[in-house]
Amino acid sequence: MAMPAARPWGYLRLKVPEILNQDLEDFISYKNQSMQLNLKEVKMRIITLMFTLLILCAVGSAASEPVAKINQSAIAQNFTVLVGGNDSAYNAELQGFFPQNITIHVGDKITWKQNTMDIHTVTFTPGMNKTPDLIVPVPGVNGSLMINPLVAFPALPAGGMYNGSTYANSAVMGPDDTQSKNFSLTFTEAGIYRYICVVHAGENMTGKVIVENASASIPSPLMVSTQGQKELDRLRSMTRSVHAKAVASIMKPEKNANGTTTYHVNVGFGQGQVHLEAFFPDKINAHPGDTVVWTLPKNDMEPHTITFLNGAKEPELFLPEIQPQGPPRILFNPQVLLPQNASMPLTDQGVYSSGFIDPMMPGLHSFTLKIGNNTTGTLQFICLLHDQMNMKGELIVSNKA
Ligand SMILES: [Cu+2]
Repeated sequence: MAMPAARPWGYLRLKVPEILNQDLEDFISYKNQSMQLNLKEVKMRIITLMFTLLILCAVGSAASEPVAKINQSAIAQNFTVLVGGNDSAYNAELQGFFPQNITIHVGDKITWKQNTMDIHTVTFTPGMNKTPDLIVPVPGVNGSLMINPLVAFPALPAGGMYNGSTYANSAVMGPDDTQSKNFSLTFTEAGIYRYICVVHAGENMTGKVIVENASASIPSPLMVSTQGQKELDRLRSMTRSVHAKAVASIMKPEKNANGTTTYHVNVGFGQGQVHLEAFFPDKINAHPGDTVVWTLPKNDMEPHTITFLNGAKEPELFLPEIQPQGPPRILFNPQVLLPQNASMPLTDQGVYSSGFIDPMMPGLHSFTLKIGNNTTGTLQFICLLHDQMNMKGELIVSNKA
């Protein structure tokens, strides 16, 4: 299959089992008893070890390398940049770093803070001629996809002292416990450093750090935070009108020659940095035998799924898989990736799903279901990628009077 390029994504959950509270010693003693453990538990423990090792590596390298020399002539200051934003009243994601541009002195530290339900990264890619892909094929496994390890795991210079010459990455920042909340760098050399969100590179989510020598006058950390808030508020002031446009774009149902009706649903809506993670309309009243067509609009580059779970447990987006060496692979769950019962008449039993539909990838950017002739009731559909942002809809099927 065609592989996605670096692309915008909406909210994705990178759920790694809750393992981070286990320490290394614990793991080793556990491993000694592993003959009595089931395989799943052992796997979880190994993943724990991998994460522990990653953390130890980061701490170890920080301790063993000399701290870069910084300009001592000014008192170092701490600045904050917010990563993403939202407006929950309209299911809106505000794609950006707030403030987008920041000016600091050599020796100052910037902390990027996770600020929304969507996932993002803070990624510096000096010397790379293209943005790393978020999703990559699993080497040697046909049709299987995983999160690019370059993006999934943090890349931090020793002691967080950054001279702008190396790849630096926050790992995936998001609302889940296992996702990164903060990422800090202290800048050691004057210069201009651009960074991106790998998840939303296709939507041009970028930022810039301008590092000046101590003699330059720069805005205070408070002024920078105020500016960030101002930029967020400007986008928030637009969500209402973007939402009105999304509602206005809803297509009218069509009457078919055989007496049935075809309903149209737009999946998401975008304008500039404002992205609505919602179905338009999110409520459809239909009859058995009718058809529903969900379409990704051309103005939004977010991928989605259209999924009727019919009471089934929602699948995890990502499945960590241990490796004999190195960190685990974070596999894209085939239950999310692939269509299920996509050509079957819709009933209230079993899972019906479009699979992963991505406007940046070639292929069909719509999903069509025919409602079964014996199906009635209220059927919920969701987007598996954006469900925590409440991206859901209702299909209410009743017999004709
Ligand atoms: Cu979605």
